[in-house]
Amino acid sequence: MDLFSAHPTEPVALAIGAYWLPGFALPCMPLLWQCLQQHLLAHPAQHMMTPMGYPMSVATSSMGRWGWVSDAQSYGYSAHNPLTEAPWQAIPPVILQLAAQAAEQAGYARFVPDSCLINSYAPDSKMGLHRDKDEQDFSQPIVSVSLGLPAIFMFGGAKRSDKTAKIPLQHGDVVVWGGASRRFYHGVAAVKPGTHPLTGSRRINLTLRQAK
Ligand code: MD3
Ligand code: FE
Repeated sequence: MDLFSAHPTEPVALAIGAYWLPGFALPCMPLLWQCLQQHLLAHPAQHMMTPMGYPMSVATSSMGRWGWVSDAQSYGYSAHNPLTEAPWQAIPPVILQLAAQAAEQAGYARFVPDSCLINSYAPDSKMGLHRDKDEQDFSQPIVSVSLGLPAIFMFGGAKRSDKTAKIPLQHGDVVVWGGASRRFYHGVAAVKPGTHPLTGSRRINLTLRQAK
């Protein structure tokens, strides 16, 4: 990393296939935030139940053809919001373009996500160590965009017991996960209370995937 720049223009390699792009989303943030707020009016983030029998501490919504949903029975991708039965709204062009440009920077050409999961973290919300394995094509990367309050992202290896690196993700950071890292364990440590000028007392993460 360039020690003289807080926001390097070159991708920072985190693991094989994984690249951190600090501040990459900052230029498109005003338009992105406007689109996201509009979306959340129609599809508010909800605390979905898990088959484990607990509501998630993270509230979720989705954009795109396939939304990630969970209930007491199962979890996976659905074309409809389970609360309203309405189809999810399209991923806005500003987000599609951001995802494709970030993937391109990391060496993945023509990334066209069909799912954008919106994770909303209130203070103390966290996401336990897990793998993303509900998608069909593991050769496609995942692009994640962070907004609002910072968080420590935990990034492990192929085994749950592998030691985790801690990555301090900030507003505007983008991470592209592909190649071998696509199957690695990861999670988010409890978000610390605070206030961000754009999102208030929340961290929001967009997870862009090609689900099907
Ligand atoms: C590393 N969300 O929703 S995606 C999730 O901050 C999730 O809310 C994170 O993990 C969040 O499943 C950000 C980061 C991510 C996604 C997929 C990965 C990291 C990954 C796959 C392999 C390795
Ligand atoms: Fe995940």
